[in-house]
Amino acid sequence: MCGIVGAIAARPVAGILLEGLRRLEYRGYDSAGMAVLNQGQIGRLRRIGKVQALADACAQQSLPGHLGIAHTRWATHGKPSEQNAHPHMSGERLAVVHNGIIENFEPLKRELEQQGYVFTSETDTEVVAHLLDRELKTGLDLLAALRKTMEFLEGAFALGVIHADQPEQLLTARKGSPLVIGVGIGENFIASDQLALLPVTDRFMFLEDGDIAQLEAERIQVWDAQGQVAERAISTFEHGQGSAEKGEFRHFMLKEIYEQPRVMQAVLEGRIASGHLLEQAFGSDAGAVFDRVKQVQIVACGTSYHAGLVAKYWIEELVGIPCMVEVASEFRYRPVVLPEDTLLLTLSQSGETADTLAALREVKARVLATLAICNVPGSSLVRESDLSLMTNAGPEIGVASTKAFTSQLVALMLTTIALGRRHGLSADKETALVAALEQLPELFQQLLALDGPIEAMSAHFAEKRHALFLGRNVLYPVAMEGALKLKEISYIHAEAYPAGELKHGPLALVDKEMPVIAVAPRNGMLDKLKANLQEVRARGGELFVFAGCEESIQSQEGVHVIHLPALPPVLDPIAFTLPLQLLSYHVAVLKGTDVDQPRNLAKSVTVE
Ligand code: HGA
Repeated sequence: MCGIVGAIAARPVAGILLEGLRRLEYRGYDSAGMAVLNQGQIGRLRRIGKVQALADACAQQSLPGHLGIAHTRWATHGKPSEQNAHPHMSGERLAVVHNGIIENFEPLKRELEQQGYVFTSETDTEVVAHLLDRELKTGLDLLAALRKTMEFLEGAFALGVIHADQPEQLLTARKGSPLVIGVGIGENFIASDQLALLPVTDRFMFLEDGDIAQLEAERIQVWDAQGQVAERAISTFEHGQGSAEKGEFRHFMLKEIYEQPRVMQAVLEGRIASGHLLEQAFGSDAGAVFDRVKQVQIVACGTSYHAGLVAKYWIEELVGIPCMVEVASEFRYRPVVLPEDTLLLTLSQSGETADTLAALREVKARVLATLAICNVPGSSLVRESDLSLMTNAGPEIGVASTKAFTSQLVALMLTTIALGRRHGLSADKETALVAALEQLPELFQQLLALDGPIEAMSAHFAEKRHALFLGRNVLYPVAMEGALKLKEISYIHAEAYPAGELKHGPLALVDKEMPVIAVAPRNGMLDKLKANLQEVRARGGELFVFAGCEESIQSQEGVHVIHLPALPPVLDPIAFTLPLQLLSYHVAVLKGTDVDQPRNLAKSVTVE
């Protein structure tokens, strides 16, 4: 997704802004631009394509000056073009960069046009520039004009604002989109992500939703959503945080498991606002597509396939339309029947998974539209799909997928809500689902507190050669993912079964050498699952249960129970995944395997 960088300094800022944009390139974008104030004039350069094209333009026509804002754009409103690239201006003296979506831009645009403003782009962002100008003309100062403008805006946004009459200040505001302030010595910065600013500072101030900040070279002032002066703590960037380095962690996999609270936040940012989903986060044509969809066909491989299986339960329950899920290597080689108005949904961490890409290319012409859920913005899958939603999990280095999977699940729940809205999901239900999703960062923090007990539990597996995972309903694919994780990194042979299938075969394998891991929700399936667990106990099998609530199941002879914190049931598949990741990790560490690069496996499977 797009990125913002801004700087106010005693030195020229263009180089800092360009380097910041380069460091945000991983987020994906289609155009880039920059505005710098020099001797009372704002100079602006914008280019379609890569940051390098902007850098080349800057080399031709330098942008000197000590105050500037820059942007990489991933279009949501209006095609990728130079006209639509940010910064956007109102007149010659005010420039704005924006990350996010202004949901009510249409009525605002009509109103501004009636008031005489002429729009030069198709973006939603341009309304922000003109609203600011209009409020300035009523006599407000820049800060007050920004505060007033925010009152008009619905949706999600992070903003950077400069004005030619205010050479000493850089204004910023955020609501629902990421933005961080970089604190320098005699200079200050803004960016969508700390990584953009690491060459110039390692001290950061995180804004809260609704905050406005005024940056001067020597001073930063923050006001909260109520307009009260606010103190925001400054923290020092810790090496390894969010980057492709292990930092304090023994393995990338553990680091990536521990990153999940932050990843949960990142995948939601800019996608929800005021209790509802921002449909345009999927692309500007998304609404029209979702309206017409009559069936969803999900295609993916490995862990992503398991995420797809979870989504089938969600889509059929909450949207009420059929959803098929198939592994890409099968799907691509058979004559598939695709009913009219099928949405093809592909899932891949890298966006380069060969079988998934081939499946997309194979049927693209025969479906209503294609949607990619992916962690790498510029990847082939994203480029070749009509719609896309990034999982924003950051680089995943461990071969066994962890944060990529849970972020895919969140993206799939967002997709379910987006489809549901167009197929009768009530506004109340949407609000409840969004509220549940908002609990995820905190919930994942609580889940990480289970690390100690899970590590203790892992000792029971070190000598085992096989393991059986059981789940029911939407937790069956989670059990499948748990089994996959264990076999990938500990080389223990593991299988997952829907618990009801136990007596149809796998029960024959159960004895004291076959540990059985069960994921036990709190819903109506619990009693049925408990009966299945009795079947295991009766054969001497040792049980390891991850349970959704205290009263459901207690530890006893041969039954080891770990209770999860209370959570909204809709989050079960997302939440139950983390303890299973930790279990696999600790078993692998005990067994001394190569956790991050398990034998015979590759991270991005770009071959058939
Ligand atoms: N809605 C704006 C900004 C897009 C954005 O944040 N992309 O990630 C636009 O379309 O220009």
